[in-house]
Amino acid sequence: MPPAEHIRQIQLAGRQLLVDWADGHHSVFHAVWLRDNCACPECRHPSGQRLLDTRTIPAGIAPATVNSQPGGPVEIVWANDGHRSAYPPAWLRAHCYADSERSKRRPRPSLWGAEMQARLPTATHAAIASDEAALRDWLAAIAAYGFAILRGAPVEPGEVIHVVELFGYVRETNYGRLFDVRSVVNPNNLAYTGLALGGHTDNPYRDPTPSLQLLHCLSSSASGGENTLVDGFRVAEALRAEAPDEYDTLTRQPVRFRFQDVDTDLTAEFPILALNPLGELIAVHYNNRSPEPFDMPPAIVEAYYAAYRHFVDLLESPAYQVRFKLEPGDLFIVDNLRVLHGRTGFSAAGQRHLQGCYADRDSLRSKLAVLNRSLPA
Ligand code: NM2
Ligand code: OGA
Ligand code: ZN
Ligand code: ZN
Repeated sequence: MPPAEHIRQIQLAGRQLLVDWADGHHSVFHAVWLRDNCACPECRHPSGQRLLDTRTIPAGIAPATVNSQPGGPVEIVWANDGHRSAYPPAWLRAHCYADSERSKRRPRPSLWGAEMQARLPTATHAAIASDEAALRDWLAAIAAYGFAILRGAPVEPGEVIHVVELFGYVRETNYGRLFDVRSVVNPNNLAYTGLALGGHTDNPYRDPTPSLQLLHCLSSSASGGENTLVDGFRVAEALRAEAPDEYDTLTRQPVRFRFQDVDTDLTAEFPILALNPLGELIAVHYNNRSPEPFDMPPAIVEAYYAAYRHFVDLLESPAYQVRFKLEPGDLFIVDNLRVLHGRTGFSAAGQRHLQGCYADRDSLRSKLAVLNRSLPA
């Protein structure tokens, strides 16, 4: 079959350009859209940034002529001012906005449950620190599954920061650039005790909420202290299937979260399940240690509690969990807007010391995209 970006036929129909492609797909491009995306040096700077002010395009703009030689660009001369634009066929196809093409460009995350236990995405520190393809694969796993494990990192304080620096920047918070997770006297946070922590996302009381968290193990001789991870998107999907009304309740009603200590008073409001304007789930904010007393219309309070309880039952269910114990030098990273993490309680006898930090996932995706430019798939 000829390549998809091969044009079979092109036709002007008023203010629309109709393109028939060699693979049978048909595209419709509106004149205003084509003019807006002109890539000539007048309309686009060599940096790739736009120069054209969309408002200067006259309403009702239409091509005077359209030409294309086989394999060459589609050339348009505009009726209003004689401006010339040229569009490579591959560019047109890559930006075709037919529903079928747009959905291909919006891949949904690969949801997982307990079956992930048998294939925990894992790399070694030696590999990702020295080999760009290994780093790419590790970052791609985080992008796809919302977490990954790293083994064999140096057992050195501060090492977790060096791991972040392989793909992005540390997000400093009230807990510091780096924080020590171990049992202390007078903790300001239950993370700094030996108590079990149910599945949660960190810092829902921050806006923006840090989108990546890393925890690196320096010692783990205490008994207990295993980590659990749950795909919050998978659990949300299960809730939607079992009780669509409850899912709606958690998407519509915001909850306020708060963290206070002697020099901090942070508060932010999110629905536990946040949707984008297209109705797609984009973030989970859940931490049972930090909601404010629910402040919502009296008529929905009981329904809210029912939905909340159902969601938490699902996320604590072994059917959706993976579990592992970090050994010194091991680390895990989670997408903190998707994957919930927790730990089992640990004993006072022996040591358990993790170091953690936050980072931003957009930088991770940027690094992944740049690595993908040069590395074979
Ligand atoms: N620590 C570990 O978001 C939270 O309050 C969870 C965060 C204290 C930085 C713990
Ligand atoms: C945290 C946390 C888990 C652990 O510090 O935010 O969830 O394994 N810790 O101690
Ligand atoms: Zn132009
Ligand atoms: Zn946490």
